[in-house]
Amino acid sequence: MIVSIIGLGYIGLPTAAVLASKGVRVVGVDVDQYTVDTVNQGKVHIVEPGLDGLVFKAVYSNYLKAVAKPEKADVFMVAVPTPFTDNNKPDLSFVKAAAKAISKVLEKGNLVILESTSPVGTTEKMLEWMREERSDLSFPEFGCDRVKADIAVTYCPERVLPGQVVRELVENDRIIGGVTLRCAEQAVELYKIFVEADCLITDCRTAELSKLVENSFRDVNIAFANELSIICDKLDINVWDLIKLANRHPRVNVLQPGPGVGGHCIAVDPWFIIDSAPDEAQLIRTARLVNDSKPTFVLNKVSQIVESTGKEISKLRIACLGLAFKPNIDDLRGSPALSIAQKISNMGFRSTFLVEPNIDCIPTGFGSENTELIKLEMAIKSADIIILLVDHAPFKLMDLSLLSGKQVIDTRGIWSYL
Ligand code: SAJ
Repeated sequence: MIVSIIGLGYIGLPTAAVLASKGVRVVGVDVDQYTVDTVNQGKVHIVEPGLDGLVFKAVYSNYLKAVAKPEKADVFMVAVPTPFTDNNKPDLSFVKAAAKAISKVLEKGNLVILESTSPVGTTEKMLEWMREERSDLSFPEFGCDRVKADIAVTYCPERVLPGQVVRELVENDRIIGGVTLRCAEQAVELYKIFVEADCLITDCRTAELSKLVENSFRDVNIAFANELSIICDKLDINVWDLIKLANRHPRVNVLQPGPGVGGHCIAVDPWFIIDSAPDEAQLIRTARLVNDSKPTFVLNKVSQIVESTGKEISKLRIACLGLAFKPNIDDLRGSPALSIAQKISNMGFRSTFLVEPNIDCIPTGFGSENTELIKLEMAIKSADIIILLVDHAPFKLMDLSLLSGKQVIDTRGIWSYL
């Protein structure tokens, strides 16, 4: 059996490597030649623990190769990005391009699986895009298994946590949403090769919504925590203590507030539900707005602290600890910490010190000449104001006596007992 994986990104490449490690021949397809070349050298172009070793073994044992255009295969798995446009609408252009590209090499008996996070109805759209290209092949009709189609089509969302992808690919339950039951059963056969947990069969529309619901559930719950942090600030109550106490109730589990919600999943996926049901998705929309407004609240705190010093901002130095979208990773995509630090660097401070243990050079978007990426201790010693934006491990372990006499804003509550 040959499995072709379209899109060798954060999901496609680990899936390709895990499948190859189980003795399946995998052909990875990516439009980016650098990615293709890197993988063919047995290397990785993304940071994910454990992935480099798996890819190296898979390539040098000849179970994995990368190419720029789809070739014939038995199974096609599509793991391409589904971003949103400036006005929060889903952009399916990568899925469409993948469907058109696969169509050129599709053969009777093939199974096509969409893994990309997608609005409800995308799997059926992908099927239509393939049908337009290949009128010589028969495709399944939603929910109808009376006649066996030439091509099986299924939606199987990825649900792995960045940083834990290799383990979660194997250990997490998998939702398998067929256009028909027969399509789903075919996909289960494939996933059973590497998934040790349950493969749960449903239809493709329910599977699409389930993925969006999982991330929206988390977004809504983080919004609740973020709103609590703003209420507590007004009432002069320590929100971290409050949450610890409330969570001692057996049926309460409030998440953690922070400077906002980042990344490329939780801050994006709820918009796909809102776009499909704009009048109905009121709570989901409000949660997005609450989370997206948190960076402004944090920036207002910075202005208040500056004012409380009674000094000119041009005389003050500030240290921003953390730029990534969550702890202990190097991923800056959609990071609220990054956007807050960028705005701070343009506020007119004498110096803005950036501390991000997981990167080596200042990312783009920092206007001020007075901005430097420096080591933690140096930043803390030199700054008047310290703003903690990401709860990276080194910030939790540092010598807290260094903070004495400094103005501190802790958006993650790791020093809340100070
Ligand atoms: N965050 C908080 N407070 C919390 C938890 C998270 O502010 O209590 C923030 C983080 O700092 C970060 C953002 O939320 O900015 C998202 O981080 P995350 O760890 O919650 O999730 P992601 O985006 O890394 O991965 C999510 C996961 N979804 C769920 O947990 C429901 C993962 O399983 C999905 O596969 C992934 O989205 C995806 O690809 O969709």
